[in-house]
Amino acid sequence: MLRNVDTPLHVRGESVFVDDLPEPDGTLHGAVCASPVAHGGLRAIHLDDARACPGVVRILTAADIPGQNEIGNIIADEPLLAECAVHYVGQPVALVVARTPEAAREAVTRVRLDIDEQPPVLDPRAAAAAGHFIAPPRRLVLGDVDATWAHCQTVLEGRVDSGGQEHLYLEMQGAMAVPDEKGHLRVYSSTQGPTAVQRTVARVLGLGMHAVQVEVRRLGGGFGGKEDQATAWAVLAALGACLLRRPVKVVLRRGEDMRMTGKRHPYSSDYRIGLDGAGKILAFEATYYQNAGAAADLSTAVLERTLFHSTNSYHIPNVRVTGMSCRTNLPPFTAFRGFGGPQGMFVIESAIARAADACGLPAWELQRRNLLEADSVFPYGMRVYDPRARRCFEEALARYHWEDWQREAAAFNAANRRFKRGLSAMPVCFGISFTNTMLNQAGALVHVYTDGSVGVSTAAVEMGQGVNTKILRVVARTLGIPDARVSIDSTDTRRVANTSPTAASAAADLNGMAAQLACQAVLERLRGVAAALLGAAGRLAIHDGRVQVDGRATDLTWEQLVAAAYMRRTNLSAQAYFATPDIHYDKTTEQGEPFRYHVFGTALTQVTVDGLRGTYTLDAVRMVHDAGASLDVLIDRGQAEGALLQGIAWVTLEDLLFDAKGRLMSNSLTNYKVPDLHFAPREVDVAFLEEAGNPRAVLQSKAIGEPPLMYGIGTYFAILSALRALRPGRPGVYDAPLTPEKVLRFLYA
Ligand code: MTE
Ligand code: LUZ
Ligand code: MOS
Repeated sequence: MLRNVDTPLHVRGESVFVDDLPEPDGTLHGAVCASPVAHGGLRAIHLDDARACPGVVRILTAADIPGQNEIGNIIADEPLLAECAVHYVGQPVALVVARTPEAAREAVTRVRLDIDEQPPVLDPRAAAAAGHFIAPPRRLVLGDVDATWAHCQTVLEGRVDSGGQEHLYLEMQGAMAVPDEKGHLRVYSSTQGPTAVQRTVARVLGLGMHAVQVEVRRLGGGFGGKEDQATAWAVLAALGACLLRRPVKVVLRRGEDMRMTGKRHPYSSDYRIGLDGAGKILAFEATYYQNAGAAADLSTAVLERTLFHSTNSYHIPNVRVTGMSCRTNLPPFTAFRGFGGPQGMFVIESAIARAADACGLPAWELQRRNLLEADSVFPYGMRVYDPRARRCFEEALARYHWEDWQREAAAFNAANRRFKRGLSAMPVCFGISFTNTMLNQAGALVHVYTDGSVGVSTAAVEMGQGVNTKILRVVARTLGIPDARVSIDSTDTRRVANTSPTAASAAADLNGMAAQLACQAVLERLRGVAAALLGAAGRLAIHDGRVQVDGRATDLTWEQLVAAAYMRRTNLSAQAYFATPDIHYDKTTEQGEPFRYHVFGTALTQVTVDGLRGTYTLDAVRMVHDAGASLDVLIDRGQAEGALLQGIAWVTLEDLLFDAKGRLMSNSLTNYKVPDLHFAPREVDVAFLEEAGNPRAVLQSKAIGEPPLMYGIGTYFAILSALRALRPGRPGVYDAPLTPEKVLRFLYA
């Protein structure tokens, strides 16, 4: 079995990350001087003391920027370095360039900023009340909610809050920029979006994009945190390298990274849900106040996905959902695995939990009665293609003997006063494709060398998710050669240009397809050569490194064929391009078909809460997940487990806290709790849906990077259900994360 091709290097500690790259002679180091204040006018920057520090070479501010001081990607609202105002604590104001990282950091402490401090706005509802928006509100409408409320037997309203989340990738943000004799730059960046870095470096330095080469070997994790927010550090390094004509490296430390970079968007939302007497949801209405932070970053795209996933796996005939991206004085919040989907799903699941209570039904029964059907239409106008929501849900209940769980939990709860069990089911439906249709394109460059070995470049960035292994497998299978003959090369804007970020779970889909097309182009030429060599008229194929005619192996090996093709002057390289077909979306009507397909699944969760201490243990999470025809079962299992734990931690442990002045209080791993092995569920079962091929993606597979994160939401409701068993009749709490502190408050306040 093929293992993850990165694993041997990782376990031997030989994988190279940005900070491990050999530093060319004369490399300088940058440290970022950031605003200590959340909001204010920047009157002056006093640099004399810092300049006098030993080892300091130069200190760069906005005034030194040769091109545009602008790094905003979707909306141009974000300066690289602050000019006359600061908008959040941690906003970069200056870059100290020195001979060592230590000297640069020492000098940063000597920079004096003269800031006219103003009160910050931190809360999205307050920002909305003051009219501080990133963009106009968005609204999706299906059916007629207003006309429906009167026909509902049960109508409930409520408020739901969910917190942010620190990405905590193991490798910090960073980049190294090396200038060449033409003044062009080679940038090594820990980014999910090499082209975004290239474009922004070019814009800020006033260069053509052809003067900027960005190369990425791998990331020590990204999780969305490096989709957009790797850019600033790469551009700062490039700015230093360009002005000083020396290599410059900027690598953040953990504390800097936590303070200066954005995280998952906190949301505060209001909803109204209406049901008939049979527990069918007739209408759902919601307003999402997204805390966008101080600049747009990807917030509008994240909000769009919240709206698209506002009804999760459910068929709801009347829907009106409104999203507002609210500008506050916090670091710009950004992409994080799930990309707004989790926030939207947490709201509908909260509404369902309350509705179930009101209807006197268990939540899982209410969920089950409302799952998507073959004729369901989403509020964005798209019909569900091959809905598998019910298949996954029913299979999870049957496979894991849900009735036994319920019986045992009821018996346990009847027999125990201090400890109570809680159960939940969590169905997930996640759309695959960038919601911004334009981004759904990818490229590949395949070289077959004369010895038959194959080098592959694509736009995909390896960040632990195994995309290199998946693309390698696609290439080896398409060419019909052993895996060992294929190497996946680094991601480089000179080999594959104009790329989309590795994001939206779509990297293997998009780049795998481009790589397959490139291989097919080379294969077509090789077949012509083989036909001539063998004088064969039958159907030619390559299998296990050997040419076959009509399914029968010949003596001609792949290596011989490639060598012969070269002798006959055959092009052994191919560049290919793939754009997802048939997707479209019209933002003026809010209708279209933004996703190529959906991923489905259901997770069942059991927890035990200690009613005395407020702590909980996660007994088991068992899921049935639709991975299509998995490209690699081991990698996909790892993705499902990792995403699950990240989702669980978002709704339970990870408590992102800012003080009243907008300063991050949870700014280290001693005060920001992340999950460890002891916290993880005692048992995690991942069963992939069987006979679940998917003609809409490469080799019948389905994307998996993000969807399983949302199974974690089930843990919130399992804990809540245990709490309701401890304190019957007490209203629920819908404010994630449900930390042990919050559990205690629920029990004893
Ligand atoms: N897995 C690991 N180990 N590290 C990561 O940074 N990022 C996730 C997911 N899985 C991530 C990961 C996110 S946010 C996305 S969008 C997908 O991987 C991107 O990769 P894919 O498109 O190849 O699935
Ligand atoms: N990034 C993006 C994403 O730019 N658009 C998306 O739709 C998306 N979805 C999930 C994760 N990242
Ligand atoms: Mo993932 S949030 O699309 O990088």
